[in-house]
Amino acid sequence: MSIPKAELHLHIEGTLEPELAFALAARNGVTLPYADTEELREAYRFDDLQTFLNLYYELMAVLRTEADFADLADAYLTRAAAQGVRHAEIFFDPQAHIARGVPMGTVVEGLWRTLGRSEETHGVSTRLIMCFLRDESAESAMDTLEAAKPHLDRITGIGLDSAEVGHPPAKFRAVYEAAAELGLRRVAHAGEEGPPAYITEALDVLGVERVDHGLRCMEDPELVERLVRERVPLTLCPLSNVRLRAVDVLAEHPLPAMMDAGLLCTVNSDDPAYFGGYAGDNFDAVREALGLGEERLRELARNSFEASFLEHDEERRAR
Ligand code: ES4
Ligand code: ZN
Repeated sequence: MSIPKAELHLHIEGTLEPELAFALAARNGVTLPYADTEELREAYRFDDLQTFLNLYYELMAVLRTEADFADLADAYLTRAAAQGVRHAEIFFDPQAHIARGVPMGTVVEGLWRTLGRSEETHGVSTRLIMCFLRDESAESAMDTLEAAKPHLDRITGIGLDSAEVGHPPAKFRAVYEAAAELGLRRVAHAGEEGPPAYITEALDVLGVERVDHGLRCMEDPELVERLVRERVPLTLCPLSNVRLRAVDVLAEHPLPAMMDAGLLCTVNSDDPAYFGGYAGDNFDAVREALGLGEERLRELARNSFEASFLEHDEERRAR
């Protein structure tokens, strides 16, 4: 579906298609434990968030140079633009790269080679959101924020991702406070596999302006009421929810009920190379499986710009 839209929940490392993974492996002399792209695609089958994350981190081994990150972002923007994405707020996971000996500067400046001119080359405006891995320590997150300081002109905000259960938002209170003082925008994954209380905590303790996933808010009517009242955007990822078994089948996805409840919902792709599709594919999938009409799809597209970090004049131009 090519209706103009903003993509607000997209992990750049999750856009690594098997073909590019093998091309980068060859360029960098990295050996992948898969015979070919077919066999790798077979491995793109998961039971839950953790089994997905294991493969996601394993494949990052092919990303080594600025050119690799620039090529990764370029491949994503080409696919996104073809599906109507006019603006993309892109997550990256620096700790996963720093742990492999790839410095912050290589990641950020590599991505920026592409993102810094994406409006001219792809007709897509972009923002970068640096995520902390919640299954790493709070000290590691603080070190990561420190390492990002020379690059803050490239980074709009911070996020929180990776294994959710057992790693509540409050663990990252200090780093979110420090980031706010630096003028960074704040989002966090919450209520994907974790309980509704994590959503409340992300709002109250971390001061997030937008909740990534937030699916499980539906278990708590008072929380839903609050999210509606405060107009907190949720970045839903329907195909991801099916692949990671947050919902059994797409036809049972709560998106229509969430929209009926008055929640500010957006539809996004999360890790499109792994979960079966980019932003437009997610729009197509919910239209078909959930019977969403034209008006509802337009509402989702409108919401995506409203929920973005674009300034009003930029928002008008992107739509
Ligand atoms: C992620 Cl689907 C999802 N959830 C949490 N962390 C992630 N990192 C990349 N994709
Ligand atoms: Zn995500």
